Amino acid sequence: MSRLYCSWLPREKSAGLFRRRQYFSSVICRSQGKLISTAAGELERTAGLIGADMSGENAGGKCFILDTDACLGAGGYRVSTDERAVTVTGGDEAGVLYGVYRYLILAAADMPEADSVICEKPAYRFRMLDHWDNADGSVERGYSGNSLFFRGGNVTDDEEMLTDYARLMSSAGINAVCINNVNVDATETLFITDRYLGAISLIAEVFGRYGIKLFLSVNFAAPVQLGELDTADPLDRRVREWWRNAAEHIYSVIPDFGGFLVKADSENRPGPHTYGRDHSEGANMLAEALEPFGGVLIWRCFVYNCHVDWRDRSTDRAKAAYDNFMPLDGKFADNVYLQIKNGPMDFQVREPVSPLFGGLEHTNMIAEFQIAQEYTGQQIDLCWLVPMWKECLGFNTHGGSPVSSRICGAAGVANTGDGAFLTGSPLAAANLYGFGRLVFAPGLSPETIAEEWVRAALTTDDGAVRTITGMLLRSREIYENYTAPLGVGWMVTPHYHYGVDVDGYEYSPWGTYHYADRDGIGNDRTAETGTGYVLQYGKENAALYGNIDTCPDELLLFFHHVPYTHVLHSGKTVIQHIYDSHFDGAEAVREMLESWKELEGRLDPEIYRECLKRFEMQLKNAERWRDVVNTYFLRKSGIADEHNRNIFI
Ligand code: GCW
Repeated sequence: MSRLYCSWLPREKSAGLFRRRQYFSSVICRSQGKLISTAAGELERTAGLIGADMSGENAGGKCFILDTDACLGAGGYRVSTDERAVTVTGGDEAGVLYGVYRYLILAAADMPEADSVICEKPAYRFRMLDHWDNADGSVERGYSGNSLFFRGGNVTDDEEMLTDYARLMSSAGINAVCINNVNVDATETLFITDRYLGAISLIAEVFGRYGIKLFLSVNFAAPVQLGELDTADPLDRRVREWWRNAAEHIYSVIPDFGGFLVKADSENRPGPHTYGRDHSEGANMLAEALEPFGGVLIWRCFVYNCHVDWRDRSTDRAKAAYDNFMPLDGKFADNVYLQIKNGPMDFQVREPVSPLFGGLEHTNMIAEFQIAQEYTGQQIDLCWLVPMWKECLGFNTHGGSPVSSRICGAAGVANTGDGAFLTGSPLAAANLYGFGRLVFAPGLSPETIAEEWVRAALTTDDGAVRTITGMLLRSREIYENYTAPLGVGWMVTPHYHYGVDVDGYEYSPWGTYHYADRDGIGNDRTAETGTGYVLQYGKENAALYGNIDTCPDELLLFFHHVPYTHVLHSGKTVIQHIYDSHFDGAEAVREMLESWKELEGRLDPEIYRECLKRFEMQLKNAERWRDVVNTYFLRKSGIADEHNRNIFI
């Protein structure tokens, strides 16, 4: 296991911890419990790093005091420091643990906040990671090595690694983890049977010590797949009973099991539609099985037709989730949570916010973000996604309230693996940490999150902190600049989703088109002449997006098909914007690479070298995107670049 494994948690004798070492002489627990012992253990471990000894009696010296006070709420905490003690009070046991982690991270990062009163309460019940890990050890859309949980069809029993994983996630505020891919194949269908449950229970047990509940993705057709029934019809009595028994058995092996995550009737996965039933009937049947044990059922809304004929202009993939789920609003059981991707398409660098968030009124919702950078540079290119997630949480799709106040939490598709660095690129750990922090405290600014991560994980050298924080904060805009323009999306290499292929998806069955011709480009999703997708928003947003004059530039091509000569709010024509943003984007990557080189000698050498390698790859990627996109549009449009730069006609 890499010594860098624990990224933002203290891993060495940092100056910030050393400065506060006087408190690491003893820990007084005024409440007891599993998570409080874990919290005390974290303090002892850190004491070890700075050469302090917490084992002796506290002979009137300084100390840590761990306590609970229900007034602070579930998971909430207050940390206060005076000359005698650092007192961590949690609303419950988990709160104590979060408070201790927070203190340790801020102290190691040597931030003044560590010494003042820190008070937080998690905004959401669900702060979840979804792993797309398969039993054979592969990771769907994984860019950091193989699975941490599975290898060759077996479940890991590496308790030390699992412990490191759980402490890291818990320290970022994560409290639920689904360990297997939503695409559940034959082997993973067996996870809910005795063939696997014992081994999986070890993971659950380790997670439990850190306040994390384990979830499993299940195969909707499991009763059939396992050869036990001839149907998976959710209204069939035998099927209901089958799942009830399955749930009962799981809970007998894993008493604090979280529940199921389900991808159904999506991308060729089985689901209730096979039996003429709808999503609510499918979800409620599974929810009913979990309910007696306090389990929850998370049902994904990533449902669309992936077999469309590109010649058929009547279907619009962007409309699918809303069309499928809006009619079912209010029909889902209380322990069902719909998991909705942030945008209506699929994790592109720029999409509008899914209108389902504002549309559903009587249904529990969880937002789904993708920490893994499938379409956003695959952890080679730097693309820090917290600003994008923050935009989503702050957006008000229907003129009611922002997404942040309508959801019960968020799930992030994990970006971890067993490679030398947990997240492939050491810098991609900022996305993992940032997801956890943002979902714990959505009011935090991206600037704050970026800075504390850099200081905790990389360096406390102020100049270097400024440089790297600046890179993180600009990186999404830079990535957006050199890839698909103005919200149109895609243009990526089919299947792999890294690198440019402008027409790669243009004539495919996936419903992802840009419609570029010699005169113009973009998707007409207006009510008047287009697919009518805009109508899925509340009045104000439908008007904003539907009107070409008010539609924000960055989403123009998502909503409108316009001539290349159309003038943006920026004053540039669309074609000139394409040229300029691509030249600017690639240039900005070159500048990032240069700035990174200036950090040589000021960072851990392994981290420095790994990132250098990735910035060099990113530059090649950005230059290729620039040249292919610019050439493509110059050839299509015949309109020259105003600045006469090098485009390959
Ligand atoms: O973005 C697509 C990915 C698939 C993924 C799917 C989903 C897990 O390309 O690999 O499958 O989304 O979210 O279900």
